[in-house]
Amino acid sequence: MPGVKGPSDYLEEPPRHPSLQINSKYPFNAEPPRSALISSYVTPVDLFYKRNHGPIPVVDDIERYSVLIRGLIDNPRELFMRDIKMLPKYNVTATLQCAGNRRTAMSKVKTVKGVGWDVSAIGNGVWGGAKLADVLELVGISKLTRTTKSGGKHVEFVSVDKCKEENGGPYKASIPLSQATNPEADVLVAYEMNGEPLNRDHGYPLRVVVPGVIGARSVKWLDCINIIAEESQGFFMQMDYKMFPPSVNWDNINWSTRRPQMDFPVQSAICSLEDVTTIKPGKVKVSGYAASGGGRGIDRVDVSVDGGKTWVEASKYQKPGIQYISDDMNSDKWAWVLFDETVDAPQSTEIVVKAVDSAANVQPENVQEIWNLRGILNTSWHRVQVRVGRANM
Ligand SMILES: Nc1nc2c(c(=O)[nH]1)N[C@H]1C(S)=C(S)[C@@H](COP(=O)(O)O)O[C@H]1N2
Ligand SMILES: [Mo]
Repeated sequence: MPGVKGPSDYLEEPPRHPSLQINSKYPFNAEPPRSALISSYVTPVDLFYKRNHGPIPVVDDIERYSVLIRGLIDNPRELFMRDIKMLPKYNVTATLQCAGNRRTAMSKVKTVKGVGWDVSAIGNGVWGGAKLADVLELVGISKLTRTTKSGGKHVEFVSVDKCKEENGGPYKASIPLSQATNPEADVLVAYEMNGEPLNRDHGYPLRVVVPGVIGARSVKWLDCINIIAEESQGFFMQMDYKMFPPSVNWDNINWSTRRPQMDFPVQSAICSLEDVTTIKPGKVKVSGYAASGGGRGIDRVDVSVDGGKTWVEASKYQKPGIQYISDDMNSDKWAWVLFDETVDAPQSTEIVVKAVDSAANVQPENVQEIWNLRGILNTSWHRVQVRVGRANM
């Protein structure tokens, strides 16, 4: 591909945390160990999963860096950092999850295409920046607009980084204009992550954060915003990140028959145990995360120590000491909840977790029934094996 040929195009990669598990080096794709996710409600930046499709771009002339807004609007405009920073600043706590999270487990059913991820292609961040709805007002698009006068219905984000899938062109994605101009949707043009300026891996100097939607739409290293009539025709909107039924394979796939995936479904995973853990007989701590898309909260997290025959309800929290109530004004609606339950495991068994969101959606029991060739949205019950060993283990 023009631009990116091999490792020599990746010379300017930033330093990374040594405990990240690297799933691919070029481009850099890595996730933290499971245990890191449950160490804090807000995931530290250096341990947050990193998902890239090309080399990390270097944006160093911040004075001249700008985002061009153009397309089906009357007055295109180039916005500089100072224009974005002049707008009211919001901090939104939102979970970002790659649609490929838990793909490795899906590939065990039948081969799928894509980066192999364990359960940690997810993280919870505090994103600071301007609301996209306010940014779009600067070019004359009012709040809660569905269509511009000239027929714009979607907002496309184009990045600085270049990737193979776009034949050396930029990474792109779009969201509906109605979502982009809805202040309640909390879509951000973010310049901060966890109170610090964004770092290079996560999109410095500006990235989009689309809460409740698969990570692929939260475009990093923003270069321009296009107001367009149809969804973005970019590779990642049209030829990827779509959910197909199990019957579709690489010979009969017709990409145009499915919509680009937006909201992510209800998900949960155990992070206190590996796929197979040897323990002493007795109490075992089962903790992890649960999250749903579209701003839906988590109503329940069920834990089973007998492979799913009987269940107990785990306790859930966002902020320590404060009881989590789904869809409550005081809960972070776009953020995950952590759960915690101590169970008894007198003998070797399968421990299972499943979550229920505030619309009563439940995770599917088996990965087989949601298998899809791209290996996205593996939200099946998360299962781990505990092997009870001798007391001296
Ligand atoms: N410009 C650009 N934006 C991007 C990507 C990318 O490769 N290039 N990857 C997307 C995908 S698939 C995900 S899951 C998230 C990951 O964000 P993170 O690396 O900050 O965790 O960024 C999204 N935005
Ligand atoms: Mo992703």
